[in-house]
Amino acid sequence: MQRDISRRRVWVLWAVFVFLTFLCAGSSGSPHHVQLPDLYEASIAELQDGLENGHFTSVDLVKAYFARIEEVNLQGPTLRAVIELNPSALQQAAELDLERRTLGPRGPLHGIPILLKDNIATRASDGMNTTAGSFALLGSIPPRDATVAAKLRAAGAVLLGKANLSEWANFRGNVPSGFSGRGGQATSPYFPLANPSGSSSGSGISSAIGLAAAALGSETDGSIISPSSRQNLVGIKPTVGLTSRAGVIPISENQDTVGPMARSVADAAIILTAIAGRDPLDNFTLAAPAHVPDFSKALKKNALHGVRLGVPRLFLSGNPNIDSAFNASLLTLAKLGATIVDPAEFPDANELLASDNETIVLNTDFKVNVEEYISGLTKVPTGVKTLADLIAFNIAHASQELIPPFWADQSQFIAAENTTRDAAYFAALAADHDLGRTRGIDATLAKFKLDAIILPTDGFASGPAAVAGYPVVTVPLGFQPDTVVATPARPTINRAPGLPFGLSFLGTAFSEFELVGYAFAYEQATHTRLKRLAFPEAIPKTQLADIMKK
Ligand SMILES: *[C@@H]1O[C@H](CO)[C@@H](O)[C@H](O)[C@H]1NC(C)=O
Ligand SMILES: *[C@@H]1O[C@H](CO)[C@@H](O)[C@H](O)[C@H]1NC(C)=O
Ligand SMILES: *[C@@H]1O[C@H](CO)[C@@H](O)[C@H](O)[C@H]1NC(C)=O
Ligand SMILES: *[C@@H]1O[C@H](CO)[C@@H](O)[C@H](O)[C@H]1NC(C)=O
Ligand SMILES: *[C@@H]1O[C@H](CO)[C@@H](O)[C@H](O)[C@H]1NC(C)=O
Ligand SMILES: CC(=O)N[C@H]1CO[C@H](CO)[C@@H](O)[C@@H]1O
Repeated sequence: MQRDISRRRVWVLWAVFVFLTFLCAGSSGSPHHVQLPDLYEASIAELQDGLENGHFTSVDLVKAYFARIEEVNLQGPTLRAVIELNPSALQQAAELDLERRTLGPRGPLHGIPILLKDNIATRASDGMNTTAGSFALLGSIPPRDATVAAKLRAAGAVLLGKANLSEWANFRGNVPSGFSGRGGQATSPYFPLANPSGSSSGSGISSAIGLAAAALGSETDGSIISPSSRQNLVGIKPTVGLTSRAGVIPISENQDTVGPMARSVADAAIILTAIAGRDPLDNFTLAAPAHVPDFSKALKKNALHGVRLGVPRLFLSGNPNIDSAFNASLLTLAKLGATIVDPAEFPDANELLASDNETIVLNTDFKVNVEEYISGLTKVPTGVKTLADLIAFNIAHASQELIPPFWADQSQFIAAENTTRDAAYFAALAADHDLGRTRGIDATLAKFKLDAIILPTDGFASGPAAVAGYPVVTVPLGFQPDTVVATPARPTINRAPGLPFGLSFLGTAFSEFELVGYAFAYEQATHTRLKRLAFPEAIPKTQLADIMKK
C-alpha cells in the first residue's frame, strides 16, 4: 500500500515535470525566456506590454527605477536629477498590480512610474514635499494633488518622485540652470558637468537616461522645450489652458503650462492625453476645446504629406552646428512630403525681438500668483506668506539658498517684489498678445499659408510661443560634434561635444494634435535619439532582471 502510493506519487510528479518542460519549451511567455525591456529606452507601450503579460510587475519597475536613481543621483556622476522619492510608490505599485490582476488595466499608463517636477503638488498622504526646490516651502501641505498629478494617478500612473529644477522655475535670480537649494546643482548626462538647461532640468535628465518612464515639466518661456532639447528628448509645451496649472507653483497665469518630457513622441502623446482637459480650478482651461483628443491618434508616419512649414530665419540660433543640422532637416521634411517656405519671417520680427513686455508681465504675475499659491496651502511651517517673506527667508537661510559664488542671486525676486497690476501691466500683456499672437504666430501662419513654423529649439523658438501662450513640440535633431571644445565649468559647462539639440514645431492655439503628428513623422524618419548615448558613467546599470533575481 505504502509502496503503491509512493509509486503513484512518482508517476504524478513525472507527469507534472514532463508537462512543465513541454510548457516552457513551447511558450515564450515564461519570465525566464522573455526579453525584458532595456530601461534606458523602454517605451511606455513596451512597459505596458510587459506588465500585461506578467513578465514583470509595477513593483519591479518602481524598484528598478529607484535603484537607477540611486546609482547616478548622488553617486557616480552625481547628476542631482531627483529631489525626493515617493515613500508611497511601492505600496501604490502593489495596489495597481493587484488591480490589474483582478480588474485589468485602466489604460496605457496603468502601473507606469512617472516623475514630477518639484513645482507640481502631490497630496500630503503620499509623504512628498512640493517646494519648487526651495527650503521656504519644505514641509508645506497642499490642499490636494495638482490637477495634472491627480489625472496621472487616475490613469493608473505611479508618481515616482519629485525632479530637481532651476529653483522657482528659474524665477529667483541669475542662477545657473538646474540649481535649487534643496536639490543642489543638476548636470546633464550627455557630458560631465554640462549645463542641463532648465528650468525642468531634473525632469529632462531623468527621462533621458531612464530614471522613470517619463516626466512632467512646466514651461513659462522655454522650460520644457529647452531642457528637452539639451537632454535629447521629445517635449510638449501645450497651449496655455490645455493642461491645468491648479496646484502647480506658478510664475505666471498668462504663460505657465504643464507638459510631458519623454523619450518618444508616442510616450509624450500618451501622457498629454492623460493630463489635458478643462479644470474648474484653473479658469484658463475653459478656453480649451471641451473635448480632449487622443493625441496617440495623431501618430501617423505620413502626417507631413502636403503640410506647409515656414522658417523664420531671423530667429535662428546662430550656432553653426545647430543651423547646419537644421538646414539638413529641411531636406528630410521635404522628402516626407512637406513644403518648406524659407524664409518665412514674422512680419514684425524685429519688434518682437526688441520687446521686453514679457518681463513686466512675468514680474507682476509672479508676485500675485505665487502669493495666491502660498495662501492656498493648508500649512506652511516656515511661515512665509508673501514674496517679501521669501526674500527675507533666503537672506536668513543664505547658507542653504544664496550660496556664493554661483548661486547667491535673488534679483528676480527683488524686481518682482516692486510690482502691481497697474495700467502699464495691462498694456504690456496686451502688447504681448498682439505681438505674439495677432501680429506674430497667427500673422505668419496666415501670410505664408503655413500649417506650422519650424525652428531649432535652441534660439528664439520659445519666445514667440511664450508670450502668445501657444504650443511647441520639440524632437531630437542632432548633437554637437566631437570637434567642439568644452568651455570651462562655471559651475556647469555651456558648450561641449555630444550635447544634444532639438527641432521645434510651433503652431496656433490648441494645434497640438497636428504638431504631434508632424513631430512623429520626422522622428520616425530620423530616429536621432539613439545616435548618441549619455556618457557611460551616467547610464545606470540596474535593469529589471537585476531586481527580479533578488
Ligand atoms: C519632506 O520634508 C520633510 C521635512 O519637512 C521631511 O521630513 C520628509 O522626509 C520629506 N519627504 C521626503 C519624501 O523626503
Ligand atoms: C479667471 O478668473 C479671474 C478672476 O477669478 C479673472 O480675473 C480672469 O480674467 C479669468 N480668466 C479667464 C481666462 O477666464
Ligand atoms: C543654412 O541655410 C541658409 C539658407 O539656405 C544659409 O543661408 C545658411 O548659411 C545655412 N547655414 C549653415 C550653417 O549651413
Ligand atoms: C511693449 O510693446 C510695445 C509694442 O511693440 C512697444 O512699443 C513697447 O516698447 C514694449 N515695451 C517694452 C518694455 O518692451
Ligand atoms: C519701486 O517702485 C516705486 C514706485 O513705483 C519706484 O519709484 C521705485 O523706483 C521702484 N524701485 C525699484 C528698485 O525698482
Ligand atoms: C532622492 C535623492 O537622492 N534625494 C537627494 C537630493 O539631493 C539632496 C541634496 O543633496 C539630498 O538631501 C536628497 O537626499
